[in-house]
Amino acid sequence: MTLLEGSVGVEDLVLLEPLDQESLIRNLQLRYEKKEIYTYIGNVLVSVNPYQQLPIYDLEFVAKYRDYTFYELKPHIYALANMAYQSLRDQDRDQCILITGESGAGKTEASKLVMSYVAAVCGKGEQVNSVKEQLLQSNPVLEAFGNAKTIRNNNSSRFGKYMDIEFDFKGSPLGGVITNYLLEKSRVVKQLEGERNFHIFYQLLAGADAQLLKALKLERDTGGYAYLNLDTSRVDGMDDDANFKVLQSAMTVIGFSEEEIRQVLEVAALVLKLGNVELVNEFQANGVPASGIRDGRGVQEIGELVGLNSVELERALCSRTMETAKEKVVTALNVVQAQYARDALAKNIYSRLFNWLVNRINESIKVGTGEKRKVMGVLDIYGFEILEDNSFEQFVINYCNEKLQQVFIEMTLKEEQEEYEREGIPWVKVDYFDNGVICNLIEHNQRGILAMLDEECLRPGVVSDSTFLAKLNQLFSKHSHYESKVTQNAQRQYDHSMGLSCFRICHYAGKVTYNVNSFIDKNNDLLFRDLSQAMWKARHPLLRSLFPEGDPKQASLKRPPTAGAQFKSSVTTLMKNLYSKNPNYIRCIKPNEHQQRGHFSFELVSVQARYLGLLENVRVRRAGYAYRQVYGSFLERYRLLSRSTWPRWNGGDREGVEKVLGELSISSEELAFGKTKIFIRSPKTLFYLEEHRRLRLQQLATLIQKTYRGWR
Ligand code: AOV
Ligand code: MG
Repeated sequence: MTLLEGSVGVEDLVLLEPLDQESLIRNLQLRYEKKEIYTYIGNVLVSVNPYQQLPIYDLEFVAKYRDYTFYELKPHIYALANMAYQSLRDQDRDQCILITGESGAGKTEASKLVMSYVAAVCGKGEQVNSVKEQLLQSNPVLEAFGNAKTIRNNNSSRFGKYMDIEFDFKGSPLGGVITNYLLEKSRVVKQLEGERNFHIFYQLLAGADAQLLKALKLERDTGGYAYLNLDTSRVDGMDDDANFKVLQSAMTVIGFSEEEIRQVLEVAALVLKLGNVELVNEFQANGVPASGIRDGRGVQEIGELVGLNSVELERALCSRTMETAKEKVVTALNVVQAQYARDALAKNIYSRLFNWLVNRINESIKVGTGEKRKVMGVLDIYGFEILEDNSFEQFVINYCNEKLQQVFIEMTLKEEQEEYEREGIPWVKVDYFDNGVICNLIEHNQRGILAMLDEECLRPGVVSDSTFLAKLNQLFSKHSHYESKVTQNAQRQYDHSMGLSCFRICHYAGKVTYNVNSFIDKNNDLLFRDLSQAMWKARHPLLRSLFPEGDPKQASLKRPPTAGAQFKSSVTTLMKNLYSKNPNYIRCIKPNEHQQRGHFSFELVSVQARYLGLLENVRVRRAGYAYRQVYGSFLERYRLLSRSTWPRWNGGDREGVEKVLGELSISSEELAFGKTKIFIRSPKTLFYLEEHRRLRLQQLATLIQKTYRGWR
């Protein structure tokens, strides 16, 4: 079993000849057409979404990949998972699996495959199995509440997820911690044409039996809900009814009590019912516009569902109390403001419910303190998004992807080059695009776009999305990665695709035009106090617990951090966490825009390959060496191969390594001797060494047996 035996195209792009963008894509295409969806670039895995179930993930495959090292079998996600797991178990190195690619490229599926592989090979026993089950069952729960059908992906993750799986010193799983990032909560109240709300709503309506529906005061027909798009209630190939059963059983496995499950569903039902609360124009006696509720029945039912006084709910939706030091002033909201308040409430309830679910799962899977553990982190974040109309959500999603690209660049390309330089090994510089400048544009503490947004949100006086944009235009007029109508006009560029209320960032993955409309609002993410107080008064324990700030005794009215600031700080923590681990990369590619099997669009893949920097990655790898090890460790492993260094060696480590490799007559082109490490160019040389070592060990074992027998 060698690297090239029976392979379609090349299995490792490092071996590609000639090396250019065209042949790289052709190679992926050739392999894809033969259902070979995985290809390596050294130890990076490139995965092209097959959009069909391939027979390559069963237990037979698990067993095969578990017994071989990375390059010995065909490229596979199991090989990568195996390498990460073994390195964690045997070399005590914390790992992280970084999965990137655009929406629909296969990140979430990849993360599940990694998890199921690791679950299949790690530890045994009742206790361990129950931990594994809980970890795996977190997926259907989070997908039900956090995924939705979008135009690009029928099962699109609308939140970012990072999961640390923790192991004991033997490599058996102990538990884990899930961190979630910014749920796209605007989806709760509105979806683009052809898209759906979060899966849970459809699952609930399709899967709940008549009794449960009645208890939740819901009708089965999805057409009856204002928060659900009329045209897309079904998704091809997705069985909402069956998935509801899967969800319930997953929650039970994780340890949710029946009561907890009921309460979660009640809160979901509440959100749906809030959407149906219709607000109408009313006028106060003095003619000032106010609002009211058209039909009291809906609010009445909500009141019954979660133990709320319906009059109070109506008051909270239709008016606002301003508190000053001296007095309380109640103002009526007009119908637009009241609708806004209703939608803000629905979004808040839902996103807080989601956070609660993540915390609740974490409670079940958390590991007691004190135990020393090894960690494997799996990151599955929403992919880079360029929509027709891009808003605050796309801005933060793309910021996160920009940061991940930075990690990738820094950890692979830069580290690699710097290591050669450090080791004094001749090195042909490979130019690569460093996206630090774009990250800075967004996140710089005082002068970044996020900082400007916060400044605008906190500034007293009249602030609006357009004052925010004006500020950006002023500050970044000369920035090479920033454009707007104003900066374009100044340079006499007339681009009709750019609206007046937009700015554009030239991201590593392409240019994205953001509309500033509601940036301020979404960043502020404030909920009128009347609403949180009303929710806190509910007799429903779960709902009430989601709004602790509604407790009037909570004197502190400290402003919570803005959405942008929270996101930035969680991204910073994430990056720190990733930098502390050994990275393993999966680069996912979407072969076509139609979620169709067997169709490979050369152009679409080219664009992705370009921004994923695949060619640069190959160049660095090629210019470089596939394997490196400090002299001491290398000598320890292979010194039994030479008579000069075995059984005893009194010289220096480097000389010892020179002796061993010299005797094996490995071509000098294959090797480079650095200051502290030996570098080996191709994986094949490493196989060769390993094979020699295996034979020699056998030989030594026989020898020892013979000697031992002789003694008896
Ligand atoms: P994403 O996570 O990268 O998009 P998914 O992992 O959800 O993409 O993949 C999208 C769809 O492609 C899945 O629902 C599967 O139907 C199919 N698919 C992906 N990988 C495989 C595979 N290895 N085998 C079979 N089918 C696959 V997003 O969350 O939208 O950024 O936000
Ligand atoms: Mg996903």
